[in-house]
Amino acid sequence: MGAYDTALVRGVPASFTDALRRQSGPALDVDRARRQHRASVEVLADAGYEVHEIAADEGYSDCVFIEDAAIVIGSTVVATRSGAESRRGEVGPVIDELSAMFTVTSVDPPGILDGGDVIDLGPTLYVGITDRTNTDGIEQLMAICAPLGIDVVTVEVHDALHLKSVVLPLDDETVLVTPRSVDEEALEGLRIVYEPEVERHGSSALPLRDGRLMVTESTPATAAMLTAAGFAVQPVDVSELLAADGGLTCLSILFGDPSSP
Ligand code: CIR
Repeated sequence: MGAYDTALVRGVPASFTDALRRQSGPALDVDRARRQHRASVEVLADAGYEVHEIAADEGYSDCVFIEDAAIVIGSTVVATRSGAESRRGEVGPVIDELSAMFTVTSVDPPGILDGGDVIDLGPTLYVGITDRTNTDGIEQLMAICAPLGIDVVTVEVHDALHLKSVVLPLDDETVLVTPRSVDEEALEGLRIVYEPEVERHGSSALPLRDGRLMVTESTPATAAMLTAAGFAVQPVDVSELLAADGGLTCLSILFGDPSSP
């Protein structure tokens, strides 16, 4: 994780008010979402990432959630094919930005795959089965990973949008898990810390290259638990993006130049 020095992000469109949501709630506030997004990007820059920003596309209400559009694996970038048809057109500009540095491959029908379902922990990729990612998509990912010596472990996800809605990598061997949300046997060998029940489904986290751990400001019990577990927690307020089912991982694609040692 630490070798990644570049963050690709994407702006918040005015059409964010129509972002997909699993449950209805108060109207989404675009200005607040933009301010919070900007603040989270500033934390990335402060942590030492070179930030590249792709302009928002008004045709795609969810385009700020850039993680779902592409998956970087070694020197390859996978153009995803979301289970949400309305999001499939987000991929093009993201791949255009990455194609100079990475070999491009894509997920083909009937496969579906969202970046939010993929956790990259070095020699192993954990991939969630959800409404956004199916077994065909995972088999295509396995075919890409096999020649690279990367194992792909499939994880059944219960009642959540993405794998990373309920399993969040905190470092190379630790994950933050929402209790009873995944088949934990699939996570064997990883150190698990649990999201406090009082903030169930509320928290998100993203490890930064400077050693800090970005954590949702709205989940103080999770932040306190992670501090006690030894993490250098950096709270960030992304409440408006959480209201559209986003998290902290989904606001960027973090990568390094595959040709540098
Ligand atoms: C969606 O439903 O696709 C968006 N409203 C939220 C996507 C969040 N993506 C992520 O956490 N990787």
